Amino acid sequence: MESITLLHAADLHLGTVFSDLPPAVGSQRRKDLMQSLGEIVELCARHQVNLLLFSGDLWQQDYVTKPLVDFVADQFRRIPSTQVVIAPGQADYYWDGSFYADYPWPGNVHIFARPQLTNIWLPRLNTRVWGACWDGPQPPALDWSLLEVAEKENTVVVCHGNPQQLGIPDDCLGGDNHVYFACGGGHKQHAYAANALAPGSPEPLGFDEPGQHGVMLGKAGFGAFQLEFVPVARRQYITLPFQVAPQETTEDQGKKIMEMLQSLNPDTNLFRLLLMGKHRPGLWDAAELQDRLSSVFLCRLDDGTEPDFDFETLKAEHEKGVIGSFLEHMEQQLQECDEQQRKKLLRARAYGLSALLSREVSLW
Ligand SMILES: [Mn+2]
Repeated sequence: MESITLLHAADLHLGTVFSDLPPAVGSQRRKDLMQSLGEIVELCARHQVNLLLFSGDLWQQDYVTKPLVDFVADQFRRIPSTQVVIAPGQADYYWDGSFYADYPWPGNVHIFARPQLTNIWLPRLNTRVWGACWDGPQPPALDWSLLEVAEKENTVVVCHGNPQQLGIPDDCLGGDNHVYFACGGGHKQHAYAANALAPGSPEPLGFDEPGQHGVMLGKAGFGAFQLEFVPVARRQYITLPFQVAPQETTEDQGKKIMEMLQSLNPDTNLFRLLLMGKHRPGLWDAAELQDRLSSVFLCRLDDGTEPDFDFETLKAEHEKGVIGSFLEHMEQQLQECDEQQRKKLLRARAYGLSALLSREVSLW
């Protein structure tokens, strides 16, 4: 049996609107997703990939446009000797009138159009690709007794979802089964079994998708599948803690942060900094610190700092006044509260105190 080279990708989510990012960054990220598809196609050309599998969520249904689909088709046209097999998933499910159903796809592109197990026979590759599409937001209910594995063929299954969601029988999973299950849906690269992998999203889509992202690439033949993870993502999402000290100026803090990010490609990657510690009341300005980080591609500050009030001195100074009795009252509540309330009360004490001291509330 001739061996074939296959590339397995999933969860690209082309067209996604990054609503949690500033518009300019979001629009760059959408371009990044397109560039990642370009990179995947480039990998196919460079490694003479015979079979490119997409197990779902190639694009985002709500935001996909004709020009974007034209772009996708043009990319696949660049690799005419690669057979492209797409199993529409949850974000890009198949319906009559969808771009999957109603579009002049190039001849090397094959799309699963039914929520039942069917197969596509690729004679030149001696490979039978089984698969199904999602036709709505729920996974298709598949009858796995239909799956046939011929000894002298490569057998591949491509479907969006994990083995549990798809009800893949346990006895199908395992190294000597001679079937490769190209799963999708989990945005982190994952091996459900030796022969059932999800490549993850080629380009991470949020801070909940840290680390490297890419596709699976490798050889199939003689009933065996050997795929390796190949990074494709242009950028990474990185979350880091940062300790704020009350005596530091925002200039010092800005410099410290830039030093910390220096080796992490600050002009490319997206950062979230969890600010902790105490800040100087009245002098803390997270927006000013943000301005000092403008050379970073994206740096989000999650301000969890607290003002550095000297409660004992304030209480003594204002013993007979409103401030004194406010602090006394808050302290009593803090002693009686549970852990959940505690955070809110600490913040309320700080807001109340800055209002009473300055006659204005600065929301940090
Ligand atoms: Mn997805």
